[in-house]
Amino acid sequence: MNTFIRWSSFAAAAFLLVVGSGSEAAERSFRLYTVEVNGVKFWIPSTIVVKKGDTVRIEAMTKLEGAAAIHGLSIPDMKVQEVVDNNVKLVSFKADKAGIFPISCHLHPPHVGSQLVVLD
Ligand SMILES: [Cu+2]
Repeated sequence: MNTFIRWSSFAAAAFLLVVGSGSEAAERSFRLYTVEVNGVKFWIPSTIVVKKGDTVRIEAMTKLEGAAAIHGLSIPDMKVQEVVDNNVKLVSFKADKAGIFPISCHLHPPHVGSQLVVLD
């Protein structure tokens, strides 16, 4: 029985180490596209999830044509504000606070809503 308890404790400690090592800050990359479905414009993926302390790299572009191709990528809580067209725009920032933060188009506020989820 004592051997079982010792091995169980060892296994539990090993599990915690694995979980602990997974909580380190990392670089997380995403590619966001503006699309339109039935007259509604939005970013795909519409929700991106990272951990607090991560460096977030977003490659953003729109898949729309002509004058409808230009939209803003704005995450005010992360001090991000860029104009995006059919060319890839690289945006990078550190997610330094946890929470759920809106991603919007600062050029046309009703357009392209999304959200950034930063886990603590
Ligand atoms: Cu827009």
